[in-house]
Parts: sequence; structure tokens; C-alpha cells
Amino acid sequence: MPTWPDVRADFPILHQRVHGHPLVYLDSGATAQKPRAVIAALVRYYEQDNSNVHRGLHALSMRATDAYEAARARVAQFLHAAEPAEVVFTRGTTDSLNLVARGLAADLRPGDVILTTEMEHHSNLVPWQQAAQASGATLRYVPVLGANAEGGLDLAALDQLLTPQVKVFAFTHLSNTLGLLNPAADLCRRARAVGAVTVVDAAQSVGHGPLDVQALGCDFLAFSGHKMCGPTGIGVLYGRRARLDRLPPDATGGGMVASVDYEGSRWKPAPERFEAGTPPIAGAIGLAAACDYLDALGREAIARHDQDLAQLAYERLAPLPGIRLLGPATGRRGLVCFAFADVHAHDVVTFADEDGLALRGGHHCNQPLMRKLGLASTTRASFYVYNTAAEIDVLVASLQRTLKFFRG
Ligand code: C6P
Repeated sequence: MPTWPDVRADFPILHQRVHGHPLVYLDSGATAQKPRAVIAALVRYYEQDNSNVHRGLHALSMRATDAYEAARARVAQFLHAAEPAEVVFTRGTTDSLNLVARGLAADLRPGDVILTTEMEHHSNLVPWQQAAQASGATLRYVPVLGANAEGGLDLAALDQLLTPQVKVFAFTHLSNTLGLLNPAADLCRRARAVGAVTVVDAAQSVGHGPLDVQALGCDFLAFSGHKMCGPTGIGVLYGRRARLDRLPPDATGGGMVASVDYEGSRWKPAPERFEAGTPPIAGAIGLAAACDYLDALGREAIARHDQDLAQLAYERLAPLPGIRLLGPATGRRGLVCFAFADVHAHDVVTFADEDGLALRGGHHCNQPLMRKLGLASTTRASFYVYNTAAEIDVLVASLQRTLKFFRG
């Protein structure tokens, strides 16, 4: 493994024992741990500035408003958005995807097609099922290739599926079970050629490497703060200005209205139009601190570190008897999903927990993909900036212990 700065001292939670063993946290795909800098930003906000935004004329409210809008500008810079107004704060990826799916559904008609893929997380699948139901549009899926989906998206099939009837193409940037990064810029370019609106689910990618929404050429992009060292309860819907301006509001109420009368109301422009009620102020401030933290580490370097660990894990796990590994053998990003025919993932995770390991077992909100691959559940190890090669040794030893117990 190439050298990588030891950032573990930045993460207070990692320095504890679980069931008598040092904690080995390999579940960052579910949620990432928080560095002191993010925790400190939240404490500072609550101790010094806590107030509501966009409403008060007193000092605290003005400070909170400034910090909230500065957070928007920081996130826009992190994404290389053209302007801060393209950043809508939401509760998370799921919330962002629901917002955009409901908004786009208003423009869809029977005969229109919503295209997504077979590798989507439920959060980028169920909202499109709902949009199809509400509008009469048809939902289609780009297939995945290979018995273990190691071939990624079937790009030849995509060519057939991307007809002028496709009005929306929604796909994940980085699969939370396969560990593969889709060629998002190319997918957006192809979708644009038929006039489709593109929606990218960047939940697993945004904190794990460079990401430039203008270079991707996407119309919308969704992610959560908590998977990139930020707080829970904060997420982002990025929308290209021209697209965001055409999207109808989702939730209505205070904060998003320009004027209200008994007869009706007028909306503010984006992004406020999509931020009804008191927004997640502390969350946005914490998210901006997370952007600072990740940029200071270097996003190319983070991507390399994740990739090196995932590759090492794949190579160390592959020789285990009876293991089935999902996704590509090389070029994978920071997670590895695997299954044993004779040992249930929940047993694997429970045994690993006894050894101080935090893994995830189940369908990972990818039920249709699991079903297609003939799997009820898998175990997932996911890596981030604080993980080390030594932790992969702990993982392998724990799996060997589990297999010995079940197989004798
Ligand atoms: N995946 C995982 O362990 P929320 O829950 O809204 O922050 O993110 C939803 C989501 C959407 N898309 C992808 C690709 C995701 O991975 C997730 C969250 C977690 O894989 C929880 S199921």
C-alpha cells in the first residue's frame, strides 16, 4: 500500500473497543465517521450562532444566515457548480431523488420513458416507479452484465434503450454493492443526444473522489452529507440552473414563498423554492466543514486510497473457499460485496461484530439486483480515509473463523 497520512487521530469514535477488540469500522458505505473538524463546526454553530435563517434581523440570525449561505457556496465549489443557487439543501439523497422525481413526473405523459438501471439503490428506483405510476410513463432498466454483475452496465443495450421517448435517465454514479463507477460523463452525453434529462445518484461517489458536475454534464445530482464525513439529516440536490428553474416545488410552506394571499401564493426562485420550512442549518454548516476536510486530504488521493484498499480486500478475499464476489475484479472503488452459499450474511456480520468489526449484511437496498443475481443477501466491507491494510487482515481472519465454525 502506498503511503497515506494517518488521519485516524481526526476521528474520535474510532478509538474504542467493541466486545473487547479495537473497533474496525468497515461500514462507511452506510455512513461515514465524522472528523473532529466537522464535530467542532457543529458545536461552534450551536454554542455561538444558533438561530433561524432568512427570517430575523438580529445578530445571531444574520450570522446563521451568512453561515448557511456560505455553506451553500462551499458545496457549489466542491461540486464545481456554476453558481451557489444550483445547490438545494435537502435531508439526504433519498429526499433529493424524491424531490426531482416528483417534479419531473409533472411533465411526463403516457408514451414517455423513464430509463434507469438494474443496479440502482431503492432510493433511485422506487421514486421513479412512483413517477411512472403518477404520469403513465413507462419505466425501463439498462441491464447489468455477468453472473456477478462484473461487466457493469450493458452499454450496447443502452444504445437500443436510449430512444427519443426517453425523457429521464437516472443512474447511480457508484454502485453501493458492485463497487463500480459508471462512466457518468459518457452516459450523460448519450442521454443528452436524445434530449433526456439526466439524474445522477452520487451518494457513494461524491465524498470518495473528484466530482465536477459541469464536466459530468448532468442536469441533476443527488447526495447525502453523512456518507462524506458530514452530519446526518443534510443532503443536496444539485440542479443545472435552467433545469432547476423549470422544476415545480415539492414541499410548500414558509420560506419558499415570495408572497401569499388567501387566494394563492407565488414561489421564490431556486434554491429557496425547494427549501420549505426551517432548513437543516447546522447540517449545512457541518457539510461545508466536511468539504474542507476532504479537500484538504485531496480527492484524487482519497480515491486512490479507497481503490487500493478495495483491491487489496478483493485479492485477499478471493481465495476463501466458496466465496462469491460481486462486481469487477479490478478498477473497483472502495467497497467489496461477497456471499457464501452455506453461511448467511447475517451470521457473517454477527461473527465479525464479535471480533470488533462493523460490516453490513443484507440486500443493501438493492433487492431487484440481488434477486437477478440469485442472492438473498451479501456481506459488504466498505472503506474510507481512516481504514488501513491491517484492518483487512482482521477482516480475513474473522471470516476464516466464521467459515471454520460453520464448516467444521
Ligand atoms: N446506501 C448503504 O449502506 P440516504 O439513505 O438517503 O442517505 O442514501 C440513499 C442511497 C442512495 N443511493 C445510493 C447509491 C446509496 O448507497 C444510498 C444509501 C446505504 O449502501 C444505506 S442503504
